[in-house]
Amino acid sequence: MGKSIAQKILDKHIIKGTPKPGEEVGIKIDQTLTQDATGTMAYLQFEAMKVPKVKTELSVSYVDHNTVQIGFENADDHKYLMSVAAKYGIIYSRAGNGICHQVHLERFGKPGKTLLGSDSHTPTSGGIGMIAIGAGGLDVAVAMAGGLFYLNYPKVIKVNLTGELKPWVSAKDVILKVLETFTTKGNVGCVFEYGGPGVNTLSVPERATITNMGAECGVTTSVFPSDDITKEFLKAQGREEDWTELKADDDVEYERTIDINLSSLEPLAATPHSPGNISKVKDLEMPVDQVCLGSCTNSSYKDLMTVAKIVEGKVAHPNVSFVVAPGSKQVLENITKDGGFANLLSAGARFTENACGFCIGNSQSPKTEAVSLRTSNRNFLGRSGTKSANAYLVSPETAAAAIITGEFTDPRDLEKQGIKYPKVEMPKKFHIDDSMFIFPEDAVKTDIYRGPNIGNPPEAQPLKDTISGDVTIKVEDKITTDHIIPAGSKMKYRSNVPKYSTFLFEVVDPDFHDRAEKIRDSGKDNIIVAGLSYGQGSSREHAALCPMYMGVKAVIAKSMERIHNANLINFGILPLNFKDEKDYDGINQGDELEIPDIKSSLKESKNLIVKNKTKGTEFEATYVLSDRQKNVLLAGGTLSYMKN
Ligand code: MIC
Ligand code: SF4
Repeated sequence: MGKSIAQKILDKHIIKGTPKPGEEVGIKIDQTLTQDATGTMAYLQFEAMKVPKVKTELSVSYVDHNTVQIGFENADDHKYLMSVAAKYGIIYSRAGNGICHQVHLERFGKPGKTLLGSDSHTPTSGGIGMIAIGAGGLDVAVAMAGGLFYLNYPKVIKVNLTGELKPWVSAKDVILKVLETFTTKGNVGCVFEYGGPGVNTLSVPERATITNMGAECGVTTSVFPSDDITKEFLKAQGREEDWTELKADDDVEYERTIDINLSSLEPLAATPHSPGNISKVKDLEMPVDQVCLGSCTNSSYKDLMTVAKIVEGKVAHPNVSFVVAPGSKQVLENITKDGGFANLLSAGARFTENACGFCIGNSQSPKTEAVSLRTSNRNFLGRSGTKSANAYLVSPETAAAAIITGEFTDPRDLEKQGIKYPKVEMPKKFHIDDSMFIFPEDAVKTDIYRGPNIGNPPEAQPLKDTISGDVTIKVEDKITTDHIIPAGSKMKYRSNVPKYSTFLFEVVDPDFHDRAEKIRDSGKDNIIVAGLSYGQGSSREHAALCPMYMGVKAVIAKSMERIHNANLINFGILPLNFKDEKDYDGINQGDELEIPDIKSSLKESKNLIVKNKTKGTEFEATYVLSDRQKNVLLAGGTLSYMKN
């Protein structure tokens, strides 16, 4: 039986385990990336591993999330990251150079290699034929130290693309269609592999838009073939030598194949508050208050030039605040050279840094109850920084239409106003300027800088034999890491766990922190009860680290997402599932639970019994843990496990 692209790359990198779907395998990681918001903790953990230099082929530390610098915290973190990079042989991408995923695609991504990143949108580089996986910072630290990355060998689903996108329809509409098909839950342990004749019609940045938002489906990663289009892209980046061909064998037996005819797609939007709520743009009628163009999903040269050409000679509708965050310095320089910057500026664009910016809600929060159209990838409640706002995820073309009309508009209707669809060609050669990277050989070695914002991560405790305490919070289905611990303006406390922990569950239950503190300080354990797909979204390990600090010992959910599940284990929190989902209904917030005999049950791979002392009932909880993961939990998390 032939191999898929994902299997070919993974199998070449497997060091431990057998390549059977669902089995845990340990793979070698060729490249790593971190960003500043997850990076500080990752490097603190890496330092604790006492390795003199990173052991990967290439590791890059990007600064792109916390660049607003209100107060000293962000700048302290940047300086820390720069000094760590210089000491350990890591490439440092300075603030202003761009968003990690966009820059990595441009300058470092290589077909056939593995990339592990401390950011959930690391699969963006799947657009160039990499196996690129998002993980918690601790897993990335382990990979930098030469350790393996463990994952369940995935099932590979083929997304077979046929036809060609019509004018005004673009890559964002493809991935929104994929989200409509697969939704945001139930895809753990799968990889989306794109194939079929339609692939030949998509440029690398378009492919990267599609692989980027595979993260919203919860898949391990998404991957495209590496073909002549990939070669052209690498050539335009002055990196033709990095190209290798990658294609699936003809006789692969995929887990499942779904067909998408690109010619039949129309403009789509993800409506509040989930990337999985898909509607047709033509069915949405409402005034728009804000349009934000950018983020790691849609901030490439082609995306920005397309909008620049559509809005040429127009000014943003008076009710629309029009924000542009270019994906990278390279994008900004190239659209400037080709006239796009001037068009956008004349149209009233409010240019922000080449950084995450609006996407993570650390700036440009919209007005109360605003309708905000965004080309980014997440529209979770409150993520924009305005809880009452309604964020819709759309393509650059749909964004452009709303900039002009001030309301939700099917971009195809712009033709009626005499606006033609601009066909933007990819440059044959990008203007390249790598001056905002500090390469290890050029770095000035200094002592590691530790300002007052840099604090060591708290240590996890070894697993108890009996977990006994209160259900501190009971939450619904699809609770994202943005619900668990907000980013935005609070993100500057990432290096200060006690302070950051005060914002736990802020958006769903602002009293959580005080309640958890009381329970913890009274000597009892905190337990979280959740519905389906708990921990969707980001890779932020603070969604496990801060609960650990607050004394959370177990999470019992109907189901859990991959990265969050791994983060809980890394920080010594027991991730459990209801054997019978109906038992979820029998628990209330505040109930006192006891989970006895944990160690012997884990050893014998027996289900755990959860006693509800308040209700006088009990139920069974299951878990999916490899022997390695059990040992990590017993040791009290990955750092303690590595020390043993
Ligand atoms: C996100 O898009 O949610 C983030 C902010 O990039 C996160 C990482 C983080 O929380 O620092 C992610 O996607 O992993
Ligand atoms: Fe940055 Fe947004 Fe991409 Fe996360 S999703 S990496 S916040 S641009």
